[in-house]
Amino acid sequence: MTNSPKRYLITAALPYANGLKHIGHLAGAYLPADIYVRYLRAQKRDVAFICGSDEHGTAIPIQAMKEGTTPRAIIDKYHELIRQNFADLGISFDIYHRTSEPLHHETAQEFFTDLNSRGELEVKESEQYYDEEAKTFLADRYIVGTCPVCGNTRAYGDQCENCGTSLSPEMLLNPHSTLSGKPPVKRSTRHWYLPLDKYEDFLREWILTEHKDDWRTSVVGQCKSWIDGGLQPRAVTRDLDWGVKVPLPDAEGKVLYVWFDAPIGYISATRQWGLNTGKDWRPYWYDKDTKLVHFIGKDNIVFHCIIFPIMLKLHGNILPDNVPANEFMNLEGDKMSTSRNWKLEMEDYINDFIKKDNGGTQLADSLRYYLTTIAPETKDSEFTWKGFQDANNSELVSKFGNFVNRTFVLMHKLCNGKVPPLHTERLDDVDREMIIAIEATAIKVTKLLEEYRFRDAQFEVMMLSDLANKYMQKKEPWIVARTLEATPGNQQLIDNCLHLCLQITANLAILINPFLPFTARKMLYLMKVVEKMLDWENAGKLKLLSVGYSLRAPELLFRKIEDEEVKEQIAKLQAASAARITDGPIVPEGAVTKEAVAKPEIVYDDFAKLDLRVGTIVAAEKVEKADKLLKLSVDLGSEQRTIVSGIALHFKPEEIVGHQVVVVANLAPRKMRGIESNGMILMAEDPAGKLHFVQPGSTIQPGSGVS
Ligand code: B3M
Ligand code: ZN
Repeated sequence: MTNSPKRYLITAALPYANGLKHIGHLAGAYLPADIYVRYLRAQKRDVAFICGSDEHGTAIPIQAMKEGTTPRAIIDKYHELIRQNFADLGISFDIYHRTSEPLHHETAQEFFTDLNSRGELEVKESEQYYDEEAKTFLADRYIVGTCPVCGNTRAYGDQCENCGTSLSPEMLLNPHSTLSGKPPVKRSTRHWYLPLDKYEDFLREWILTEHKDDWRTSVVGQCKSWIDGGLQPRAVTRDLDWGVKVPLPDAEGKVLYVWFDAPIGYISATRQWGLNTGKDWRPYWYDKDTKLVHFIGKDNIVFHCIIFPIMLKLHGNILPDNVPANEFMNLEGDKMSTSRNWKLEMEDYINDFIKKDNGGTQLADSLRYYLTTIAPETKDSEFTWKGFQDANNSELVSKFGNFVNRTFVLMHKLCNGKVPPLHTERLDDVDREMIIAIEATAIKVTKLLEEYRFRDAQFEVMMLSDLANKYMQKKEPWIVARTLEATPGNQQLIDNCLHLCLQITANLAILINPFLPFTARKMLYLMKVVEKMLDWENAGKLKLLSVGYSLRAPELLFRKIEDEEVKEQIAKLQAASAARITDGPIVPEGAVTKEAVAKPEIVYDDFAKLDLRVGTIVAAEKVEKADKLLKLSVDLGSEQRTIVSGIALHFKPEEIVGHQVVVVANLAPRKMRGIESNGMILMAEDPAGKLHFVQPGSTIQPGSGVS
């Protein structure tokens, strides 16, 4: 691909609209895509930034079962929440579409029909798992059993979420249907297959030869192992009633496989964007002079580098120019996981930081900044709250923010609040070095962005603010000011320093804009200049602010993150993960038992943080529309607590009134089904999966401590 293609089509993986997304998702696909797109827009390139909700697949009806509602209600709810979360964090999609839209169904069906009518798909009969009681074929996600690798008894038919192994339902020991809890039987069914095996030569040539140097090593490596492992025909239809109907008369009860329709979602979204803007969408998918880039996490590589490209090739579309997939981001020493409740959702960050701070968008940038400094571009990385605090306080506040603030303060104090002139005859080597560094930084950042090396690119921008601080420290205009009475000509030295510092500030705004868009805009406000100044062609230039122009009074760009905030977040994370037992995946009684999780060693202080107390259940009732939950009133001696507990499948409310229990009394409150739960009760689980209360040997005073 030449350096400047006519247009860019940038996609970020379509999130499943089955739940809130965490910062691992944000750092993996959406943030890097947004940085790249903002850079391209500043370059005034023709670009469409495409995303939207993936609303099909079994994840949606499964979530609907969990929440006791319909798939439609689930996608409507999460589509809107996720869309808003992205907007709050400055992810600037040109369209955030939905695969439930008729335009998408139509586009996906046309695509399927095109491939099928040209004989590119194969039809085969095969044996699939069937639930005789629920009278339906079982998608992989509807089958649970014991993982052959780690022994987790709640592994799904496609993956074990405990050890991460990809599975097929046949590999599970003791498989059960999640619909009825019964072991499934095999039944014959007919499906359409995409013969991946026919395209091995094409893939070898295209990925392993043509792109072996410009794609990330990890991406090429994963593709190579798929190809070397032998590609098999892949079913692109499923027996399911949620999804895009297979557009054939003899395919009753069948839908397109979610991974067939979801990437076509990029195309339907582009079509809708065309309709919204009056642009012709076709060249974006058909003209070779379009640069198509897919931003994804590493678990999506095979779909974006092998399966979808084959579909695109057969359908006559362009192929991706690059697929800069990221590795995973861990959180405080452990893998991020929705099922284990070990995660930081965008929603939580927004509520706890951005909204609490009066809509302080600078905190959106603080998160963007830290996530980019730890971007998992080449290996897995780790988010820690301490790391977040450090990055914010010692880099954004103390370097970047401090430099801009000092520049404004001094300019007001020593130069009447106006951009001072540059006296070229009085420039020295220190000034000249600084000038060279500005241009050099612009060149470096541009090159790194073109190579999708966002972490390094942002680092270079921070280095410039670091150099600028040092420059100011060397020049000490506040000291020079003391010599003015004796040597009035020294004002020229002060002018030079602050003139350069102001031009650096303008450059910092341009260069930081793709990464920290809210900060860049605040800087424009302080400098009283318009958005146009952020055009990338201005990067590295020196005359961005005109001499004599008066600027606004200083305002801080960032605020510190306090120790208290960090502590609170860590406590919240631990509480949420401990509470997960009341809110785990829905599994019918008797189908499976919970896995025994081996936990890392703790020290006594960790244990001592728990406030464990004996309580007496004084009332219990079912929670409406939640078949697992009971709402308990527990007497703790000095007070009565409401605790929502996931034990309804095990105990009748009337059975347990009067029982004593051990309560985690200092667990952060948590809303379940609109009821605030204040604490958690401890339960023991026997090998058959039956729950038993943990209680004192004989009845004692409620409120007694347990240690
Ligand atoms: N929804 C999976 C995921 O979010 C899937 C991506 C679709 S991209 C076309 O990881
Ligand atoms: Zn496993």
